[in-house]
Amino acid sequence: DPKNPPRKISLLKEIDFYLVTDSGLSKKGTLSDVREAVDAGCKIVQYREKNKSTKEMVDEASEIKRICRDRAIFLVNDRIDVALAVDADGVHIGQDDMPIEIAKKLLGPEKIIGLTVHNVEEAVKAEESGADYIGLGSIFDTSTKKDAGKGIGPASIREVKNAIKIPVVAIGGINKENCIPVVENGADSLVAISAVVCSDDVKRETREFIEIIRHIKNSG
Ligand code: TZP
Ligand code: MG
Repeated sequence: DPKNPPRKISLLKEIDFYLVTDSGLSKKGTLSDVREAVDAGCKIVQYREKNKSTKEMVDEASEIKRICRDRAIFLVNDRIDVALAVDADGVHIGQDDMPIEIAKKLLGPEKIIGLTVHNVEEAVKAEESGADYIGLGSIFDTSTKKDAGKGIGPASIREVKNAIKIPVVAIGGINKENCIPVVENGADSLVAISAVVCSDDVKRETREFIEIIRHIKNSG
């Protein structure tokens, strides 16, 4: 159906681990992290860069697109211009970024838009306004994002899941130990930034996350 093109994001319910980059925390750099995570089987990458110039971001984003190619969905955080510049698969935006209705017009109907939400009310609004998926957090306390606020707890994932149909990606303070209740409460996918990019072996950490998440999903 040409009016309803198959969208890559429908796969998100089967995408277990979601990589978000952070050059400030990374040991070996963003490009190395993306390469290792995608090699380990990560199927979605969000380029989140708060410290580089637009030119540096466009250069890096085009490299990431090349690495992801047919292997992973590639989204850009906040920067619709950078996403358009490199023809990324879409963007991930927050409550204070470009309004989703405008982002949709700028990007066109084919592109994926993810929206960060903090509660059921924002999640329902996100779905109504056409978000393809939501990022829900912060699940646990985290020092990675300074304004993330206190953790809302994994039980909130179940509340949000019960209120919407689009995929729910859990984020914030998640590590290999505490990810069990995250997945048990219905998260379709999860992000762990510091637990992965601060490690010496991003590939191994990613592989282990994928294994743990799959194991919990299959036993549920
Ligand atoms: N949004 C909500 S919490 C967060 C973002 C980007 C940071 C998550 O990082 P970490 O290291 O996995 O807690
Ligand atoms: Mg933002």
